[in-house]
Amino acid sequence: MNEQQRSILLHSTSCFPLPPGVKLSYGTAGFRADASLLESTVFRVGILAALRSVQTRSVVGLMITASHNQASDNGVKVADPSGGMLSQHWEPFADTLSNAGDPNTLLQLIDDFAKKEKIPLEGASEGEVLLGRDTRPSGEFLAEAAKQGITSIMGVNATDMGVMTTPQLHWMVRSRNKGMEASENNYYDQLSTSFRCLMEYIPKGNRNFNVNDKVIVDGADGVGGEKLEILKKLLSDLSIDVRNRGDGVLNEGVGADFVQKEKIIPRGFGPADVGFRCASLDGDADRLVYFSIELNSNKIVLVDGDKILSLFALFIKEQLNILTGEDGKVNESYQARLGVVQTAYANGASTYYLKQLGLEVVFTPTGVKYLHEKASEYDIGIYFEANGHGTILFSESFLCWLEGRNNELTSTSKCSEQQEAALRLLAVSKLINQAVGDSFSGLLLVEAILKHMGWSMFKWNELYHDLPSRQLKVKVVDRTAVITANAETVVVRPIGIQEAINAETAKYPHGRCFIRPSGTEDVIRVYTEAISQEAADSLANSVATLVDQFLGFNTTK
Ligand code: NG1
Ligand code: ZN
Repeated sequence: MNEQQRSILLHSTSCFPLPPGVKLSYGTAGFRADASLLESTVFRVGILAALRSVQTRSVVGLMITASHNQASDNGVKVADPSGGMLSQHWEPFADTLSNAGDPNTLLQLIDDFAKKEKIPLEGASEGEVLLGRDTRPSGEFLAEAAKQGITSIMGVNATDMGVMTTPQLHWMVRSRNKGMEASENNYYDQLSTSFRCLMEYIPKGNRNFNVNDKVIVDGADGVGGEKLEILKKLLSDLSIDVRNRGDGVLNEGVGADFVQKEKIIPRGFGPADVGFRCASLDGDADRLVYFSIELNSNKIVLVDGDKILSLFALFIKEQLNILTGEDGKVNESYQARLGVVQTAYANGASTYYLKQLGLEVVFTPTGVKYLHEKASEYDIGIYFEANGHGTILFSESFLCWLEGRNNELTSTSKCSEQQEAALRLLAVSKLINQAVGDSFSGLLLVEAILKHMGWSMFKWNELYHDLPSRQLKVKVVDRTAVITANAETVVVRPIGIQEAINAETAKYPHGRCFIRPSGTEDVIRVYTEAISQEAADSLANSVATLVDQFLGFNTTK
C-alpha cells in the first residue's frame, strides 16, 4: 500500500470509531444490528466491497437493509460480481475488519489481506461499488458511511443507486458484469417482457379457465410496495392491488416473515379480501409467500416457499419432459440435470411430494448462500427456503442448448409443442432473478404458472398437505455456544442437548425437531413437526425449555 493510500485510510477510519463493546459477525445475511450501532461497520464494509471490486476488476454491490427485522434495525451485505452473496472465503476478513479497534490495527489488517489476496493497492487500481438501501430511516446516513468507506480505496467509485429492493441491486451487479444494460428500467422491462411471453404460450385450452386476474400484495410497508407500483403498470393480464406501500411501520404486523411465522392476517387486510389470492413481500422484497384469508377468523391459509418451490418444480419438469422425454436426455452425451435444494425448515410433506415427482432433493444449512451454491451445480437448480426466499438457476450450457433447440425447431417448424416448451423455459430464465431470490419475479412466475395450469390458489395448495409445524425462538446468553452438523439437523455442542432433544422428540409419533443459532438475531431457533398442531406446539415448548436449561440466563456454568 502506498503512502497516499495509507494516509487516506488512517484519516477516514478515525472518523468512524467502533462503539465500545460492540462485536458483530457477518451472519446468514451480512451484518445486522440496531442501526445506531452500525455506522462504523457499514464504513468498513464499504472498504471491503471496494477491495473486492479491485481484486475481481468487476462491479460489486453493497446493500443496506435488515430485511424482515424491525424498523430500528439495519444491516449491510455485499453482492459479489456474479450478483450472488459475498464469497464465503471473505467472510472471516469481514468479521475481523468490522471488529478492529483502532485505525492502525485496521490498516495492518487491510495491508496483510491485500498482500495475501494479491489486491493491488499502489494507486493505479480501479473499481466500482453500486450502493443500494431499503426504506429504513437510518438508510441515508448509513449510505454516507458506506460511501466514505468505498472511496477510501483509491480509484474506486461509489455509485449511489438510492432506494431499491435487495434483488434489484443484485440483478444490476450481475447485469453490469455481463456487459448488459442494468438500469432500474431495464430490470422492469426484462421482467414484464418475459412475463408477457409466458402468458402468450399458455395452452389454448386453459386460457379461459376461471383463474382470478387479481392478486393482492402486502408490501410490508417497505421498498417492495413502491417498486411494485412501477412494475405493475407494465403488466397486462394481471391486476395487482398493492397494500402496505410504506405508510405504516415497516414489518410491524405485516410482511412475509410475519405472515409465515404467525400465520395470521397482516395489517391492511380484512374480511373483504376473503376468496382472493394474497401475497406478502418482506422488508427488502427478496421473500414471497402467498396466503388466503379464512372466513370469520384472523387466521390465514399459508402457501409458503415450499409450495412455491413445488409449483415451480412441477412446471419446469413438465416443460423439460415435453422437450426431452421422461429421462431428461437432451442428446446421447448430455443429460439435463434438474435438482431441488431445501433446508431443514422445509416442511416434511413438501420433501416427500418433490421426491415422489422423481426429483433429486438435497439439503443445505440455512442461508441462501448455501442453497444458491448447491443449486448452481445443476442445469436447472431450484432452491427455496420455507420462508419464501428462493429462485431458479439455469446453467449457461443448458441455456445454450435451449437456444439452439429453439432455433432448430423454428427452422423445421415441425413441432410447435416442443418449441413452446423451449420458449417457456427461456422466458422463465429471464423472468426469474438468477442472482438472488426476488419476490417480484417469484410473484410473476407463480401468476403465470397458475394461469398456465388453469389452477386456483386452492388447487395449488392441494398439491400436498403441510405437516403441522411450529417455530419458536429462545433468548440465550451466547448463541454461538450451539454448534450443529448434518445441515443443522444435529447439535454437537453443548454436549448432551441433542440426546435430550431426541428423548423429547421420541414421545411424539412422526415428530421431528432441530435447533440452531440464528444468523440474523440473537436467539436460538427451535423447529418442530408432528402429526397435530397441538403435538408440534407441545414438542416445541418442551425443547425451548431444554434450550433454556442448557443455555439460558439462569444456567450455572
Ligand atoms: P436466521 O436468523 O439465521 O434463521 C433468517 C432465516 C433464513 C434467511 C435469513 C436471511 C428462518 C428460519 N431463517 O436466518 O432462512 O432467510 O434470515 O434473511 O426463516
Ligand atoms: Zn429479505
